[in-house]
Amino acid sequence: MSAHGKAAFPLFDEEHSADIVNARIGTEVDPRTRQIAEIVVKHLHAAVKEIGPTHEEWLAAIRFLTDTGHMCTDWRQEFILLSDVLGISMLVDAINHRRPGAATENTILGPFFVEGVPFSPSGANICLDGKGEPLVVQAEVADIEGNPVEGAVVDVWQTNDDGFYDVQQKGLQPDGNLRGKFQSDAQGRFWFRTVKPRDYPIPDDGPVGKLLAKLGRHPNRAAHIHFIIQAPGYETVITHVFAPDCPYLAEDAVFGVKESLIGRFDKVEDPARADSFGLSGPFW
Ligand code: MBD
Ligand code: FE
Repeated sequence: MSAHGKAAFPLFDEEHSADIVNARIGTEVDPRTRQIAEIVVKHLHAAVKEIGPTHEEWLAAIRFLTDTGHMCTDWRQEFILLSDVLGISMLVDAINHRRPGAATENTILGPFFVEGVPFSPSGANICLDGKGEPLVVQAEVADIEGNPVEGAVVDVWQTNDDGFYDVQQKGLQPDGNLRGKFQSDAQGRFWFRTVKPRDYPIPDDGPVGKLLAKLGRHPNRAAHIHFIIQAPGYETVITHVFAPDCPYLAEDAVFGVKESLIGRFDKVEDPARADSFGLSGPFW
């Protein structure tokens, strides 16, 4: 056996590392799969070359990704959150939802949507814990030309006034607190009662929270209400409405804020108007 001499076949070498890996891809591979694999390998190798990690640093990176994929509660691992805080979720959304002229743009879905919430009639109060400042939301679903869309199904969800979604506080909050599903009427309208959303930190007790802290970034999201609007024959809109007076509009931890999504929130003091919405005092 000898440890020198020149092999007559291509072996791994640092300079051509990405090309060598990509040359192994089979000939019958689906073209899109090939394209994606080649691009990812090319950029990963370039990043590693630029960084020049020590073994310890590379192991730390692998440990971070492993932790990110582990369940940190019974229902949550953090890969979506990682994508969110790195701006990848917003980038993928931007690539896929160019809808020039739309009154309401898309934004990020986030990790707290729950399927199968039952329908509520228009006007329902989705706040079941009685905390927070009352808010009446009046909405209209329209197509890109501004024509009303009847029968659109609209999911809404937000945190409670302590800054937690119901699923983050099972047993502490009423089940389904601050979630609703509504249907638009013949004018495309629906309304509901809730509480003013507040800014709150994204979960920061896991690996993504540690990453943000290491980067000197805060975990706060601008105050928002989530919406998914679906209607047969139309592209689904996943979006939020933001409270206009929130201090984190300009520095949302997941880059979700768009100008068109900053809502108009007017304070109403008139008792007669409160009464007409089934409320007993000032509301937004
Ligand atoms: C959220 O509430 C959210 O909406 C997103 C996008 C990410 C983390 C927490
Ligand atoms: Fe959210």
